[in-house]
Amino acid sequence: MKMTFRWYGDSDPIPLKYIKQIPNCSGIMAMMDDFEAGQVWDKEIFGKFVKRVNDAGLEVEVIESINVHEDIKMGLPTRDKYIENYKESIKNVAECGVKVVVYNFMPVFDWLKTDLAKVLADGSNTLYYNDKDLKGLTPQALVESTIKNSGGFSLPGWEPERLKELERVLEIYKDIDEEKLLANYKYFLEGIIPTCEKYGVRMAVHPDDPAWPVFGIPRISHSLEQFDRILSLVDSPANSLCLCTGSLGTDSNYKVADAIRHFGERGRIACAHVRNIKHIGNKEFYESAHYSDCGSLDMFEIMKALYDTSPDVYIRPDHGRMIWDEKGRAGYGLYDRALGLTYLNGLWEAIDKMSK
Ligand SMILES: [Mn+2]
Repeated sequence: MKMTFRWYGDSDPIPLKYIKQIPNCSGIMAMMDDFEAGQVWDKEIFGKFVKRVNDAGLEVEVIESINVHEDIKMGLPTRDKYIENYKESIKNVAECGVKVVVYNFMPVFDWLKTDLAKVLADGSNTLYYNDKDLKGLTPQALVESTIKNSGGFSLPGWEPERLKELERVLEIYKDIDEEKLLANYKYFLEGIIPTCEKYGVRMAVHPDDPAWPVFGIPRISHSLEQFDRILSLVDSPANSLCLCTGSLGTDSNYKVADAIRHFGERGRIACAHVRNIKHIGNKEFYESAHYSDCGSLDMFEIMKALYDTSPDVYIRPDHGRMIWDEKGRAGYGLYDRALGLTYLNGLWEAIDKMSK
């Protein structure tokens, strides 16, 4: 297991030095916003980024994400050009030491929440979702409010270039059902997986967040059966999962630890985002502190399932609350994520010692 921490590069107010000071944090999961979806990740620019992180004593073995261009998801004729670019990006990052690429195949919307700063009883604030609030919103209104409330930080999944064509793209998706989307997904994987195998890179698909369709747009990456289908589109360890507990756990019926065992035993979990969420109603939840009792997920069972099935996994704490009056990018402050990381370290150490 390698414990890591997401870092955004130049636009991240958290210095690498602070991340290095977190005990047992060996590297970052890199989120770069230098490249638009569809663009080749330039080896020289990325290489400089890696060197900078390495010089701070941290590794860059996981990046999240090389965004999949919407034309690939929609199956447009232009997709071949973007798939070639994607292969080029994989080669370039692999040559800089990357082993895992986190990505998603969600149409239009990546993750979404209805409040980026819900104030909790202890005065901290956190990301919150209520399906009832979403029902009163158009996609355009949600985009506007999310960007407006981002505090001036870029938010992955909400890149302006991805969203400026929102209306055109939503129109095209009216004719794309789950089966068509899955066929487009297969075409993409068949295009890139041989390159991944050649360069020793594992693709890790991130689950839909939340784990259900939104605005009537198909979403095909959340249930156990859907992931089984995705993994069988191209049967290779290079076609793997980023197991995000807080995304899968948005569905209160989901047995997250069982899912980890199911996919881990098959050797298909390349990395994991580990966080807790608190259900407060039907399709209503907030992202809680990592500690089990603060939320609805059993973090011990989750870490035990990872320990038992996926010893080589990369893990990072996922979103944190804003605590101690920290101001920063929603979900990605320093303090609560560092607390989360330390807690996950503690669980792992205890499980490891008790297993011997
Ligand atoms: Mn995640």
